[in-house]
Amino acid sequence: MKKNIVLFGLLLLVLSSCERDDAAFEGPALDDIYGPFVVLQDFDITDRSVDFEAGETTTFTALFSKQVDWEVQIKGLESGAIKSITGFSAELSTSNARWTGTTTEIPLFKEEMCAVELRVPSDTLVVYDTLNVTGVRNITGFVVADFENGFQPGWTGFVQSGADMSFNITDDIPAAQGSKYYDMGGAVDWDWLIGLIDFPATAYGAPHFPLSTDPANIYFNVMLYLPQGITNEVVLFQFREDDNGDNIYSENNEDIFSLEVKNLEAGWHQISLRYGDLATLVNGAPASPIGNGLYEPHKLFKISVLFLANPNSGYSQTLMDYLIFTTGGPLVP
Ligand SMILES: [Ca+2]
Ligand SMILES: [Ca+2]
Ligand SMILES: [Ca+2]
Repeated sequence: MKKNIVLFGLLLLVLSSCERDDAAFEGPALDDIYGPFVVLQDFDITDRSVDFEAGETTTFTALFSKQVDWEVQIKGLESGAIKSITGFSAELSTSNARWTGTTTEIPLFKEEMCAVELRVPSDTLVVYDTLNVTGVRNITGFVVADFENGFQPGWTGFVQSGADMSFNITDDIPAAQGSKYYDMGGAVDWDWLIGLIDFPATAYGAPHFPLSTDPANIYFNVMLYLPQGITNEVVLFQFREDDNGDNIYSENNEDIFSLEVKNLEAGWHQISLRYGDLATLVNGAPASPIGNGLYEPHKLFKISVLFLANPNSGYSQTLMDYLIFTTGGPLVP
């Protein structure tokens, strides 16, 4: 219960409690948005050791003398994850200040200590606190790769013999999810392709990925990190379908859908796209489907990730983590 109340908050509280000891506090006064700002009940946290994995949640509580804009920011001290909860009210309670373990800015939270800050911008009140996440939220979906347990049997890769090549699983910076991610980098001055990694369905125990038949309801999600100073990255995701179901992919007459990502800003980003919104690309340009033209996630045969850059543009690098299919909407981080 370590708390530092900075500024007048505490002083005002002491003064105000002298004035108000005897007066029964009436509802309408709480709603007064013009009266002085007083903290009537200190900021508190209902669960300072919260296990989201077990379904626990934690609530931030406080009571003010009037309605104000407020923000509670939670920052993971290892992951750098940030959750921001904001409101305009006189009270913080389960209805407006409960945390279920989600993230506003990725990375995802880990099992870690978190710094908590309450700010009231119209006043100078700032309260610092901490809490401990002892279990992370369960995310429902089909995980293609989170890189936590190394390069899995059945995955395959190809890396050009260029300069400064990486293409390895590492943990040099905080990962988007867990501790590890895939680092794709290098300089190849004779080809756009720097390297690639394939995730065939067979690596997960069947000829096709275990996805439903509804392309409008399935989302592909991935987290990508662009290092500062890199501007030439092109990450191409390819989704090959075994249209005729013979457990073989035929290059010239079965569908290959694509998602091309470039021009990222520095830092981690979540990319999410509905399966039915994937494009057919030929040399990066929209083209007619190569196979039956039907989006058939249940026939998805192989996912490939190609890391590319203009061969004249020098070194490029992008980090990748947490490829996951979700159902019903994009991944809620
Ligand atoms: Ca990871
Ligand atoms: Ca086939
Ligand atoms: Ca198809």
